[in-house]
Amino acid sequence: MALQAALLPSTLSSVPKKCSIAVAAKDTAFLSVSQKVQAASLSVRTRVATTAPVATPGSSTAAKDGKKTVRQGVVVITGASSGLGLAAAKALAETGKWHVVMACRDFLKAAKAAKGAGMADGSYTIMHLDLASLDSVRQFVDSFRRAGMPLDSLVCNAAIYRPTARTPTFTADGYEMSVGVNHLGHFLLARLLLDDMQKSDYPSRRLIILGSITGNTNTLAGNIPPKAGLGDLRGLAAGLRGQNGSAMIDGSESFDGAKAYKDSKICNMLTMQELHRRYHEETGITFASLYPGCIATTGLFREHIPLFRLLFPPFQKFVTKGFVSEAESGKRLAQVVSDPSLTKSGVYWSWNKDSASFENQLSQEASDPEKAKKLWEISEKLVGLA
Ligand code: NDP
Ligand code: PMR
Repeated sequence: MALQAALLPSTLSSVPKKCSIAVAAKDTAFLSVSQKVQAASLSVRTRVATTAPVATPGSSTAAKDGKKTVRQGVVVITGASSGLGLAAAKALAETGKWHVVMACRDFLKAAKAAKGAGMADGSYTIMHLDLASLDSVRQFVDSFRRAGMPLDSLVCNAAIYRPTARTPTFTADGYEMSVGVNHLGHFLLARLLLDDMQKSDYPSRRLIILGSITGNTNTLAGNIPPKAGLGDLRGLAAGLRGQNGSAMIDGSESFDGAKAYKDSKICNMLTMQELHRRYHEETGITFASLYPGCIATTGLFREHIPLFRLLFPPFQKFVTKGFVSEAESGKRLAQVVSDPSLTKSGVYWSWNKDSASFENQLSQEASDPEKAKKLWEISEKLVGLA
């Protein structure tokens, strides 16, 4: 506990600083014993670099004419160490209107990624979050609260895709990995952080969960096998454990990594709508999902066969024309976080060929309120909220 307190992010500080890395106690596993002792003896916060002065994230700023302007917003983005998450983090940080909390499982990778992307020192904080462990999710929430920043927007972006896996792998809590990380980890995170978002005085608070075209069977892309489908959720209700039951949400006996990912995306889109139904009116928070386009170059396809990785980008660019660059997708996600015209709640956003946003139609299953309710109730049990 003492060690955790010793490593709070430097963004708490009012002194000049550059960027900061916050780690929870268990994330110091990479340190030697002597380093741990040294770290434990540090004062309240640790700083990575100290130069350029920045405003404390979330604090109000006074304009020269004395008028109060909208303060800098604080947005948490999960999986901001690569691909879409990194591009959106950069796009938001560059506006100067947002301080980005990069919630990442590998903070050194995240630090390098932020630097490599040219994100300005002081415009972001890196905090450890491993969505494959519900303990880590709770610890992240704890660390974030200790950092004393408000929470104005949350982007549930991180995901894994295991298309070539023939057997399931499991999270620390024993749930199939794709659904465990992409849905259950985010489900717990969103539920816990809702309290924090409700305390925010920011004019437009938004909770965003990434969806995808491949989870929607009302599209051509959604009809490429294996098709997404949750069935009656019997596998999820039985704990998604694989040993004594099924590792698939629909209860299928055989494991299919590609389907598990697409199923998890249905869960993401259903969760967004259930959040909207349960909390929008009461809290005023905007809940949204999106398909950012086919970002065929990201790390999402790292486990796919080399031939797929070679052909997928040109196929999407020249054949389907669904390709979008990481930078462009980052701008789209940034729009959903902060564009004044995208405040409508319960919407699944997409973009047309001219890169203009529009409200897209979800498939029947991805918009089924009964299924969303059932998913919510089972997920609550699995993450220990019910
Ligand atoms: P990337 O693989 O580039 O990014 C995924 C991020 O998730 C990485 O930062 C990764 O961390 C992180 N992550 C993975 N597992 C965990 C974990 N256990 N805990 C915390 N973070 C984790 O993929 P994309 O940028 O393409 O994907 C981002 C989102 O966009 C996903 O939700 C995906 O479903 C969605 N999407 C992507 C599309 C595409 O075409 N690429 C299309 C439609 C939707 P690390 O860097 O450490 O591996
Ligand atoms: Mg798909 C309109 C055409 C379209 C679009 C927009 C996508 C997006 N894809 C389209 C068509 C096709 N894809 C066709 C015709 C084929 C058969 C050749 C095809 C195949 C395909 C594969 C094998 N596509 C894929 C895969 C993957 O492994 C990707 C996947 O399903 O990841 C879950 C994928 C994708 N196609 C897309 C998008 C956005 C993806 C991946 C990302 C995601 O849904 O998150």
